[in-house]
Amino acid sequence: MQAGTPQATQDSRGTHAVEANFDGLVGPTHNYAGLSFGNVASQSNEKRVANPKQAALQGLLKMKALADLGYRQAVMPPHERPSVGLLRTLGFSGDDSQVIRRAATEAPELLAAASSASAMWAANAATVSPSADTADGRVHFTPANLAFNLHRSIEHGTTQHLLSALFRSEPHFAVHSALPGTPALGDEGAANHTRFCGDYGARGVEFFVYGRRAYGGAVAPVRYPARQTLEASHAIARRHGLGADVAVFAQQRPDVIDAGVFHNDVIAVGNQQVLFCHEHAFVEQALVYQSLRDKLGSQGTEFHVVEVPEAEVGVGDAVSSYLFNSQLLARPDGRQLLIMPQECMENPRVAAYLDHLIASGGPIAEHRVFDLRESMRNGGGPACLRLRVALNASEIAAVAPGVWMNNALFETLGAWVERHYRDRLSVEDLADPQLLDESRGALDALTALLGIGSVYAFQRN
Ligand code: SUG
Repeated sequence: MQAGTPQATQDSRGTHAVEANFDGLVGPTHNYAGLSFGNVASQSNEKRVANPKQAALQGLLKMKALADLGYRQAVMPPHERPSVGLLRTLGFSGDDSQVIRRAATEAPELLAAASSASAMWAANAATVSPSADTADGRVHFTPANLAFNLHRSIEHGTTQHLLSALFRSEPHFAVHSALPGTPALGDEGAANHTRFCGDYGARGVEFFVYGRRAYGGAVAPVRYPARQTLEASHAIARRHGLGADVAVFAQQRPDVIDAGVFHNDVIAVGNQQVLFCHEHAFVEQALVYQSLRDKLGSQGTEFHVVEVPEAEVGVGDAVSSYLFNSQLLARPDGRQLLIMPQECMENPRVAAYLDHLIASGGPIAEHRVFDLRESMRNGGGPACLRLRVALNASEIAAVAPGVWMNNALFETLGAWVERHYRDRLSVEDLADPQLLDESRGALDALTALLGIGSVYAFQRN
């Protein structure tokens, strides 16, 4: 640990905490099947040949870099893919190889849905409320039902198992089941949830952003789907025990969803007292700011907005560069570090804006750029790949110890990827039943490396 870095400690003010990032480790079936309607990158890269090995190594390099900077960093294991369970539910029978061959012949789109490595985008794994905000003083997790997309709707069961394995101490953690997977309760997890606070261990303000209301008359997008409903966000706030002083709800602008902003984290990111967002992010944006300012203010914390004007960076630039899908990380001096995808540097308007932003001396002090191209081509930037969990010292001690990133784990996982992953995977390759054996072999080895027990269905049969 470097001096002055955000290690959790007990101090005289009570319980101090830090933010830990749990990044999704890219699974061995990473591919481009164009499965996500409304996600421009996923649709435009359909049928491109993917490199799962490179994808996993790119993610590991980001994790290692953040751990080296002194941030608490952990890894979330991938899910078993292809999901033979889904294919059997859909009527394909025989032994596992026959199930895959039959699906490949009769319904390749269903095989693709069963094979997506989409669990890598851990920001969609769950919504997390830290213990300082909840009624019972535990950290609460609700796995997202991801009901809008078939390939993502099969994630929440395994997510719940994995979260329960990583956060297994019931006195500290409450892992809920997902909300019912129905359009009225569509939930996409932390991608539509931001927590503002002073110290991470102090009471915060949780900001829920929804795309539409299932009941009642809010305007909805017309071209692309609004995946998150207000009713789902309300339900999560209720089950996490968040008081009215803690929760703020806002609607995402329908026209920006129609421009490709399928999650709020494609147009806004916040951390501690800073919100970095586009001027067209929310319906009644000034009122949203006021509400956040008031609630944070009543907890003694001053709220700062860094708003990007359309005239400098258009919504289209935000969608193609993923400027707002950056991670905002607290620096020891109280200012923020922005972790961004290299695509930002390839867009001259975004690059110029960043120069001006850093030079302005505002709350964002610094930026660092990462090559996450393999994930980006499916619409997943730095912020999509991580689930944030604010933890105090006793909660950190209660997390499964083997998942924390350090030099040794980085080396171990790098060698594991080199050994088990292909460097080329096309949509046609998903028909190869051998991929299932390779994936299971990889995941079996991984659970042993991380010391998290038998979390996958194939290990329990
Ligand atoms: O849900 N892409 C994901 C990307 C998720 C990004 N996450 C956040 N913004 N937090 C999605 O649209 C594409 C998979 C494919 O096409 O094979 C996909 O699922």
